[in-house]
Amino acid sequence: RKQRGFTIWFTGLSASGKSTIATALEQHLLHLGLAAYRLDGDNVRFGLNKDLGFSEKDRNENIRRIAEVAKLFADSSTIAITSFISPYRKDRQVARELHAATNAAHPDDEPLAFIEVFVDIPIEVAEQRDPKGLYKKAREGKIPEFTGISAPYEEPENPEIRIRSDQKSVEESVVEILEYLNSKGLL
Ligand code: GGZ
Repeated sequence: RKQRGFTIWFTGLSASGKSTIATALEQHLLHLGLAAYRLDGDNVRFGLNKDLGFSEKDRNENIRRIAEVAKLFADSSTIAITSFISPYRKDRQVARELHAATNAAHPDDEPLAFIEVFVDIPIEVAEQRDPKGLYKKAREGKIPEFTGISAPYEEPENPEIRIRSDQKSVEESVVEILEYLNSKGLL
C-alpha cells in the first residue's frame, strides 16, 4: 500500500518564527529521505494567490486555496508544510475538514492527517522583533488590517502542537514536532 502524505499546518503571528521552524523541519525531513514541500508566502502569494490581499475575504480565500494545494501534495505522498498566519479559526477548520473528507475517487483511503502547529509568541515579542519593520508601519497606519494590530488573530484552542518560539530554539522546536510525528506513526 502506498505511503501516505500528510499536512503540517503552521499558524501564528507575523515574526512568530513559523517560516524559520518550517524551513528547518523541511530540511530535516528531506535529510531523512522523505518527500516534503513547504508552501509559504514566497511561493504562493506571488503566484497562485497574487490576486489576493489581506482583507478578511481575501485571507479566507488564500487559506482555502492553500488547504486545497496542501491536500493535493499530501495525496501525492508528500509531506506538505504550510506556513501562513491563517488567523481565522474557521479557515483552519475548513483546512482540517478538507483533509478529513474522503476522496470520491478513492473512497477506501484513510483520511489524510492534519497537524496544526501553533507558533505561539506574545505579540509584544513579535512587535519587538519586527524583522521587516511591518509592525512599526502598521502602528503608523501605513499597513491597514495588520494581524495583531488592526486585524484579529484567533488563537488555536486545540492545536496538535503548541510551540512557545520565544522560549525554545529552532532545533528544539523541530525535535518536538518530529517526536509528535513519530508518536503518531507518521514517520
Ligand atoms: C499581516 C501582512 C499584511 C497584513 C503584508 N497582515 O512577516 P511576513 O510579512 O513575511 O508575513 C506576513 C505575510 C502574511 O501573509 P499570509 O498569507 O501568511 O497571511 S494570511 O494567512 O492571513 O492570509 C507579512 C505580510 O504577509 N503582510 N500585509 N495586513 N501580514
